[in-house]
Amino acid sequence: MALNCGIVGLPTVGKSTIFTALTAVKAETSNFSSSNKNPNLGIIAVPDPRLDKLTEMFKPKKKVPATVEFVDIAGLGSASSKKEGSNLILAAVRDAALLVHVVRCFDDPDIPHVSNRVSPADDIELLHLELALADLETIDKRHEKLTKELKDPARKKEAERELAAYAKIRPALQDGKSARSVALSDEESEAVKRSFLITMKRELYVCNADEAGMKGGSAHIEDVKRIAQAEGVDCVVICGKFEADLADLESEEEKREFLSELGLQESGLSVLIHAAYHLLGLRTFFTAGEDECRAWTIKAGDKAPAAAGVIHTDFEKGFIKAEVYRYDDLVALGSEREVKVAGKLRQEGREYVVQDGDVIFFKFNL
Ligand SMILES: Nc1nc2c(ncn2[C@@H]2O[C@H](COP(=O)(O)OP(=O)(O)OP(=O)(O)O)[C@@H](O)[C@H]2O)c(=O)[nH]1
Ligand SMILES: [Mg+2]
Repeated sequence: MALNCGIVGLPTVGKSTIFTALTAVKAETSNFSSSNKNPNLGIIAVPDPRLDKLTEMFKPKKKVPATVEFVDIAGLGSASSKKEGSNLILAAVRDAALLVHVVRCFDDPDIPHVSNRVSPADDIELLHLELALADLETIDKRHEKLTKELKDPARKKEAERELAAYAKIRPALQDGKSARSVALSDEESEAVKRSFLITMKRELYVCNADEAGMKGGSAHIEDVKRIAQAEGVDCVVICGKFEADLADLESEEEKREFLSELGLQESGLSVLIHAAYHLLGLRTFFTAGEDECRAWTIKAGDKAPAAAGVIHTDFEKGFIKAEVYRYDDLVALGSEREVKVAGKLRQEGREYVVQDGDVIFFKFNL
C-alpha cells in the first residue's frame, strides 16, 4: 500500500486550497463545506535541490523526482459529517499513513467557521474528539469479537493481550486524547495494530495562516505551536491562499519575487512536503547518469537489495553489489571521476543500510 498523507481538519479551514496548491491543479474549493465526501488523491513531486544539482552536473535526458501522495479529505467535526458521509470520510482517514492536520489560523469574516469563532485550541480539541469517538466505536466492535475469542484456547492469549491494551486506551480516548499517547508494552502495541486505530497514526500540524501571520506571526499560530510542542509533534506554518497564488505563477523568477515579498526563501508547501516525507519514514537515494537523474524513495533502514528492488524487482533478485558514493562528496569533489580518485566510491553488499543522499549504481545478474 502506498504511504499517503491524509489532509484532515474541520470544514472550511483551507484543506482543499492547500491540496490544490500542492498539486497545482484545481481541486474543489468553496466557501461552504464541501459536499464531495470522496477524497482527492494527488501525487506530489518532492522538491529536492540535490536532484537539481545532479541534473546540472550530468545533463541527463530525463530528470525524475521522488513523489509522495497527499489525499484531500472532506472536513470532519461538523453536523454534516455526522450524516452518511462521515463513514466515507473516516475510511479515507483510516487509509492515511500520516495525518496532516490543517488548523485555521486566518481571520476572515467571509469564510464561515463551524463554531463561529477562530480558536485553534478549541478546533484541535474538536477534531481530536471526533477521531477519538471513531476509535472508541472501533474498539467496541473489536471488544465484542475478542470476548468470543477468549473461549477459543488457540486464540485466548492473543485476545487477552489485545483487550488489555484497549483497557488502557479507552480512558484516554474518552478524554479526547489519542491512543498514541498511551504507554503500551511491545506486545500490546503489536496486538492493537489489528484494529487500525486512527489516533495511533502520527500527526503533523499545519497552521493555515494569513499573510500578516506569515510575516509577523500571530497568537493563533503560537497556540498551535504550543500544542504541537506539548504533544511532541511537528508544526508547519503556511498560507494556503498565498501558496495557491504562488502555484499559479509560471516562472521561477516570479515565484522567487513573490516569496521574498513575504520575507520567505522557500515555499511553505516545500517545507510541508519535506516534513511529511520524513515523518512517513521515507528517505531518498539517487541514480545519476547521462540518460537519467532520478530520486528514489526507500524506507529508513532499508538495505541495498531492497533499494535495488525499488528500481526493478529483477535488480533485487539478481543483486550482486552496490557501488555507492555520497552526494556531498560528489559536489565537493566536482565529478564522479574525482570521487573515484579520492577513494570515496564504496562497494557495498547485501547488509548495507542505504543512507539518505547516497548515489548508487547497482550491479546485478539476471
Ligand atoms: N482568507 C483566507 N481564506 C482562505 C485561506 N485558505 C482558504 N481560504 C478560503 O476558505 C474557503 C474554504 O477553503 P477550502 O480549501 O475549500 O476549505 P476545506 O478545508 O477544503 O473545506 P471542506 O472540504 O469543505 O471541509 C475558501 O473560500 C478559501 O478560499 C487563507 O489562508 N486565507
Ligand atoms: Mg475541501
